[in-house]
Amino acid sequence: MKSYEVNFDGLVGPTHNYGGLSYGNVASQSNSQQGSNPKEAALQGLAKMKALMEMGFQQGVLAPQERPDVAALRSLGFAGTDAQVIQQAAKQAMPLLVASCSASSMWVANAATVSPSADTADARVHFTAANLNCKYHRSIEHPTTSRVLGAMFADQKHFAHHAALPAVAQFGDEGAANHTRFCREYGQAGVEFFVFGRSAFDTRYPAPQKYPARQTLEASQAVARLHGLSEEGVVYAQQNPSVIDQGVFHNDVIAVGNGEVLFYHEDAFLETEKMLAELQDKLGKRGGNFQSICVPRSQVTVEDAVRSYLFNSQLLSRADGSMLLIVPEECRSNERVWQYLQNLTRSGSLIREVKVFDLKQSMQNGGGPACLRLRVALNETELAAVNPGVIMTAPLYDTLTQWVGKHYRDRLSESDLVDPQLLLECRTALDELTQILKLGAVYPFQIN
Ligand code: SUG
Repeated sequence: MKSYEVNFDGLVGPTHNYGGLSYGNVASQSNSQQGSNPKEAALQGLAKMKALMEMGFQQGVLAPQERPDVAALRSLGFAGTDAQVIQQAAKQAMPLLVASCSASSMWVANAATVSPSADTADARVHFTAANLNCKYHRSIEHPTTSRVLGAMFADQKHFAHHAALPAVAQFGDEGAANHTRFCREYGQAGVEFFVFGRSAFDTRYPAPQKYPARQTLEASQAVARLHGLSEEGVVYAQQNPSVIDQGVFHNDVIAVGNGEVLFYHEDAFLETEKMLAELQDKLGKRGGNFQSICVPRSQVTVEDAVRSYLFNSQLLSRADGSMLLIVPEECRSNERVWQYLQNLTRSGSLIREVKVFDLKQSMQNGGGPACLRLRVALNETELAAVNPGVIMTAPLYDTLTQWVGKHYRDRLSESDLVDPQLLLECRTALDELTQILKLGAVYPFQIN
């Protein structure tokens, strides 16, 4: 049976803004308080989805969330009408209002960890929503994420959904941003590679000194257990704490993998040789030929990697077996990174082509091409069981660009978040979106 990697991209929500909310994420910190352009952000994301669809890749779309999250503000003690809740929060605790307005659910690589049916004990595709417990503005995403994923992958015969892990730092889980799957073919059993930043219970593992390590080993292990993965199909590795301290807040900022290939920076991991040998061995036993492409620090520094988001690229398999790298514009404007990429595609490596996309609105909050997509490997039968409303087509692209044009503002700054009209605009837009994507009622304002 044929199988595919389907990329579900997060649609940028109407409140996209630069809140400076993510300590440890250099771009989020340095662009704090700048004016944003939600309309442009959403159109940039949609343009990437359309381009990939036109290149022949399977492409889907994941809906944004209701923001401002009035229910979250109410749970923190603000009361009255929705407008009063927003006004009180603005007066008494502006950072909480800003957090409740974040459009961060666009970075759907953090929405969940997904294991394809070829890897799981019950031969279903398993999803665990990420608790995103390191940052308040992200920790409020998972209840809606679970409802949206449930509406997209509803057929219980093929899809199993797990609630987010306990909402404590010891089980900090950032989803697929720290998870990669290697395989020979998408439909064959593969090796799932979990990268953690620290251990919550075992003091032998080092931890970063400055910035938080968002993913714990214990969270990754819990997800592997929930999904029914076998020991032979899992490899754990620790991220190098010193790169976390340089702004690598997720593994997908320093490494990307697909098929049999891992593309990574020399400084990405601890005990790299041991990790590579285990990947080689385990993938080998599943009929695969593991290959790694290491980017040396002498050619691209960690700082260059963080600025350009070279590794936050999408590594895609083409029909002829070669690979294509989807990178953000910031890679082309960094001379060393661009030079590296030119040499790479000419060197006879499996990565033959690089395509550049302008995702500046998302990039300024630390979200590149790979952050914006959740990969779900599906066989033909499973793909047919996905809610067809969320699969990208030329007409859906047209409908969504018109929808953005109708509902989104082209300028948003912190003072606009206080405007109760923004909440009404968002709810009107999202209500229409659930009809376009045939999701049913998934937002708090639709179900309460
Ligand atoms: O969690 N930025 C996100 C970026 C997530 C990128 N995702 C992956 N690497 N997979 C984060 O730090 C910034 C929001 C703000 O500051 O307004 C933010 O949440």
